[in-house]
Amino acid sequence: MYMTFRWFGRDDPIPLTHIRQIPGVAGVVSALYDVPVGAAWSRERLGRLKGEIEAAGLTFTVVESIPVHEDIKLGRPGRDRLIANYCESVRVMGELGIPVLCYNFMPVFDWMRTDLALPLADGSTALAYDERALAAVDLSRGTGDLPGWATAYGADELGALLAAYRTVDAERLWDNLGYFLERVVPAATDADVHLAIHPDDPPWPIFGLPRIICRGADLERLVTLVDSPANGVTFCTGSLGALPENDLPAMVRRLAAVAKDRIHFAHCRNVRITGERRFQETPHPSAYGGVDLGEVLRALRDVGFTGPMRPDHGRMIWGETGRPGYGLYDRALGATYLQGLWEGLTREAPIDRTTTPFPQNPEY
Ligand SMILES: [Mn+2]
Repeated sequence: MYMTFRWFGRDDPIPLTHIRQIPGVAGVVSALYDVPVGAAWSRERLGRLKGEIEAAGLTFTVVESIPVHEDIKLGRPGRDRLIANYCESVRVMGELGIPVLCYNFMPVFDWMRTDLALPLADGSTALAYDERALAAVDLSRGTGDLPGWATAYGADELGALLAAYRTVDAERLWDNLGYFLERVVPAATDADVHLAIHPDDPPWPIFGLPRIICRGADLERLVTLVDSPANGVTFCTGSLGALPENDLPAMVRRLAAVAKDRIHFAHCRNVRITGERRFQETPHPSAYGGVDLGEVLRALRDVGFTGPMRPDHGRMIWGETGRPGYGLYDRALGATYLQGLWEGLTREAPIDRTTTPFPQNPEY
C-alpha cells in the first residue's frame, strides 16, 4: 500500500505544497477536468499536469477519472469512435508512466448525495444521503434541485438522456460494459495501465437508472468479464459500505480468490447507515461508522495489496470551507489514521517491499 491524496488541479483550493506536508503521502490522484467527455486526452496536457505534481515533490500515481461517455454506456452507434478515444487516453497515461485509472460506469449521475453539509454533533459537517429526499426531487426541471449537480443538465438534455436509458436495463448495461472493456483492457495491457472501476455510489439504482457495481458478486463478475490482470476494481469502502449486506473484508478475500491482484486502488472512508437507504459520512476511524477499517485493511494486507490507497471524503472541520467532501484537514487525519492501521498490520506480517511499486519519497 502507498498513500495518495486527491487533487483537483489548479482550481483546487488546496495547494500541492499542503498535500506534500501530510506525513506519508507520496502519490497524487488527479485528472484533466476541462477536456470534453469523449475526447482523447493529449500527452502534452497530461504531461504538464504530471510535471506540476512532480515539481511539488510528489508522484502522479492515479488518474481519477476519465469519464465514460453516455453513448458508450447506452451502447449507441457512435461508441466505437469514443472508445478509440478512450484507448488513446489510456495509451497516453502509459507513455507518461501513470499506472492506475479509476473510472466508473454509472448512468447519467455518478456519486449522489441529498445533503452536502449535514451538521454533526461535534459541529463539523458531512455528506449525507436520504432516499426520501431524493424521491422529492423533480427532474423535469433538469438537475437544478440536486446538491452538487445544479448546473449539470438542463431539462431537455436530462429528459432525453433518461428516455434513452428506458431501454437499458441492468443486463444491457453489463453488455455495454463488456463491449467497452473488451476494447479498453487490451489497450490498458499494452500501456501497462491498471483499470480500476469505482463501485456505484450509492450502491443501488437511482431515478430508475440501473446500477450494476454494487455488491461483491458484481466485483467478481466484473473481473471475469474480461479476465486480465489489467481489469480490476477500486475498492471504495464508503460506497460499498452503504449497503448493509456488504461484508467488506469478506468481499476483499472472495475477490482475491476469484482473481488474484485485481484491487488496483483503495478508497477508504467510513459511513453510518441511519435507516433504509439512508446514510451519512463520518470520521474515518472504525468506531464512528459501520465500516471496520481495521478489518478491511487486514484483508487487503492478507491478499497482498500493494497499490495506491487514498482517504476518501472527509468532513468539513476547523472552519474549513471548500469542495464538499474534499477539504484538507479531515482527509489528512484519515491519511494518517489509515497509515497507522497499516503500520500495525504490516509489522505483524511484513509485506515484501521488493515486489511493491512503492514510489519512494526521497526525504522519508
Ligand atoms: Mn470512492
